[in-house]
Amino acid sequence: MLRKPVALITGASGEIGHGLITRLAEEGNRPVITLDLKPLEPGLARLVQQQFAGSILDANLLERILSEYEVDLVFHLAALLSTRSEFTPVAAHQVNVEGTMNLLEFAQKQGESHGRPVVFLYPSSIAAYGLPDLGTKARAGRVKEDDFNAPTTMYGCNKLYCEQLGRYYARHYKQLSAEPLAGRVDFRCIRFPGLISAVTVPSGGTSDFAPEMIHAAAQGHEYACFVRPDTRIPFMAMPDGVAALLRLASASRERLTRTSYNIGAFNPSAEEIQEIVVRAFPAARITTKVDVKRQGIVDSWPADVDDSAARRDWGFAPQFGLEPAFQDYLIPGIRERYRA
Ligand code: AKB
Repeated sequence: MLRKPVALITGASGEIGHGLITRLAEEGNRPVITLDLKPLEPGLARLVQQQFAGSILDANLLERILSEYEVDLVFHLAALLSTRSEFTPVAAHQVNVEGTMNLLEFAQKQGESHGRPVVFLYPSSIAAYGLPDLGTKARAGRVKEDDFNAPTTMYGCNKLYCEQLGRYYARHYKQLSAEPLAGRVDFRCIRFPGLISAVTVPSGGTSDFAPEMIHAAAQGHEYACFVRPDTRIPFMAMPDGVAALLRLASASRERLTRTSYNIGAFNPSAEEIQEIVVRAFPAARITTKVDVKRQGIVDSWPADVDDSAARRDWGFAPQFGLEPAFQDYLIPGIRERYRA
């Protein structure tokens, strides 16, 4: 039986998966298969060729996918986010590290079997950084990829280590690429800022205060923001995050000078986000109730990132700055969502 070339998305029912499946279906270049514990919602399920229900830790399930499909593109999105990982660090390590290792081995075997490198997209995070204190964070400004790589959370450690694992597999591929049949892993990683979507609400992250604030206001719910008003980290509108993954996936390998890239779009403080939200939803009731642990996490993340390598190497250029993200995407999209 001929295996069919497809893209595989793990953790597909999560926030990024939602936008990614839609974009891949619109492009129509390649059928998509998904692997997740949770089933896709029906509107998305219609857009994929097959859903595999299960865990990235299930070796038998990965073997089955390997035998049925020729996967030449992997978006490995499955992960436990930063706050959740602090409560369950052992589970986080299993899912985030062992799960990624399983997927890298899976890609390696896929590449060997069809004789071409598998393009492997990995979402890392600003959590890979660890700024030691607020003074250093203020002085550091826009951090470069190789600076402050001392994460304070389990999730950040997992992400940073998996970036290195990916780099290992990519180097392995490079060293062997002179062989005509060398099929290995073409690992490409984006360090995402906090992502804000108009259609989904995140869970288990620490950048969640921004999307939670907006979605709560749109529904007329009260919201107690869990970080100080002066807290500042980078954010991005979800369509720009998805577009970046697709752009990096199709970039020419020769132009890539690194395996992990920062990307950013805007970096408002929590107070600035609140002001925009209150302007859009004047009845919004937003207070502050600092959660010390979560505050400590975002304080260790950079206030902004230097994404010049992504702009230079693969043409990263976000469509939405702060005001357009809210006025043209988030506020109309969220209003529509809750009206519906
Ligand atoms: C989280 O808050 O854990 C994520 C992230 C910034 O990676 N949204």
